[in-house]
Amino acid sequence: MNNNFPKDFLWGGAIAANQAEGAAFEDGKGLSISDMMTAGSINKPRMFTLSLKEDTYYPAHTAIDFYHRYKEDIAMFAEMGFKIFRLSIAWSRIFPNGDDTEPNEAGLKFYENVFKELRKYDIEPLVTLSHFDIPMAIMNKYNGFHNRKTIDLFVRYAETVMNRYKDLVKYWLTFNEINVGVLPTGNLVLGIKPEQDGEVFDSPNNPDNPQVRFQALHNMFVASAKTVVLGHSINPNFLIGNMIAHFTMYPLTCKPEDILLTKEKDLMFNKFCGDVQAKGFYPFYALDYFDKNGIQIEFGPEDEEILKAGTVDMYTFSYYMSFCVSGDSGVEMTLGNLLGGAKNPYLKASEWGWQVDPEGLAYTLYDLYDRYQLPLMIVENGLGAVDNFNEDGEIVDDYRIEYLIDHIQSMNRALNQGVNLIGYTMWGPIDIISGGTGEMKKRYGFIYVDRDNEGNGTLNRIKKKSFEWYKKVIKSNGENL
Ligand code: BGP
Repeated sequence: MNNNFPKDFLWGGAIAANQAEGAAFEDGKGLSISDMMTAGSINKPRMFTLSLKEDTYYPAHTAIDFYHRYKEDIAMFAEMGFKIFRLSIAWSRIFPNGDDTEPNEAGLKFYENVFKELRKYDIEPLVTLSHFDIPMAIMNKYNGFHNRKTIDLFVRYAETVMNRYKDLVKYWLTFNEINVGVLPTGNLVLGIKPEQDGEVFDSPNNPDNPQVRFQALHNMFVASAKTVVLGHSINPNFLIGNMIAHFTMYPLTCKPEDILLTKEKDLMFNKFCGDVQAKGFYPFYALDYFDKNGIQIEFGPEDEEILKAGTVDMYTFSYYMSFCVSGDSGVEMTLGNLLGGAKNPYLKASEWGWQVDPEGLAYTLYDLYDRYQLPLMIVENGLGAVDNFNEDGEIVDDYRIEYLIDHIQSMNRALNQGVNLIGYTMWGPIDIISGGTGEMKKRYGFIYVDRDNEGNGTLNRIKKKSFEWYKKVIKSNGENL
């Protein structure tokens, strides 16, 4: 197939503050929810602690030390030819206590330096305002987004950084994977305080209260929409998007029951949040879901207008895998990114059990573009794998290259059909700690970081084989895979 990537296609990579920066206690930073997460593994979920425990290892506290090494890292991204780099601002660096009267200048200065460094190489920053790291103070004092006060705190934070960086940053995302809030495990992302006071608890077992969760999610929608309106008033050239964790779903069989169930699950998990943020109102199926589950969302007097006024300029999402849906509870299951499903017999899975489905990416792009008619950006995609050095001291990560080639070809196919895909930021271009497990050995990068699961290592950066490969891809604008 011909190369269909437009000339100005935004090739790049993506990280998040809490998985890369470290320096958790430096320059006035406050604690965030992600600072309270312990390390886990594929079989053991990360734990969340309400107060720091001395004998416990918290991977986010040091991460890969991007906070001190960003110059070196950005120079390597520039060498690969990045056009865009997605990163997040840690809210707790800017407002350590959530409701401080003045922002923390040291935090503001850090990101200013990072954005200037990116600009030096003509790399566009793509900034996520909140990537799974609500300040702990906001959880403790306000119960996160369950309280409408948090809407104001978030908008004030957004206003502060958008004003400060209005000439440095054009692309913004409000909340990372906002639809995680639909899941019972989403309580943490919404900043809702667990009921087991003071104790370490297993986040997936956090008591499920859909009434509380969906109200918090509503408040998050309002905060996001207000930020879109505000951002456009600060700089009309801003492009502001949402961010959805897309779990592509297929019916396991052609039984009508499986097909219908897939449709219903797809609407509530994949489409609900995007519909509110891109269309500006609650879709019929969500209202029906609330009705059937006894959920009542309290709207503020202006919420309806705010949601309508604050629709996003672009639709962005993460794509790692797909799974199947079945009405039969006896079918074989597979693990997944935050959510798993029935195993697809035609797909292979990564070492962490995530099914690899490049065709599913084109399928998803058609589906999303057809629904929203907005510019699309894939802001996370990649393969988490264990990397080993060979006898020559090199990492020959052909498995990663193969994964990415297949997904890029799928993007090309969708572009060929007329989908308006404007960019691709693969996840973790430099190894970072895993969001799901906190492990370091689950690596996505073109650049290896010498650090292990316990936080030991020199933190030296080493190019993998895929480094030169991605450089070639960007240079040829997707032609030379
Ligand atoms: C997404 C998150 C990222 C990142 C990614 C990969 O859900 O937005 O923060 O963690 O998944 O997941 P993991 O790091 O668990 O492999």
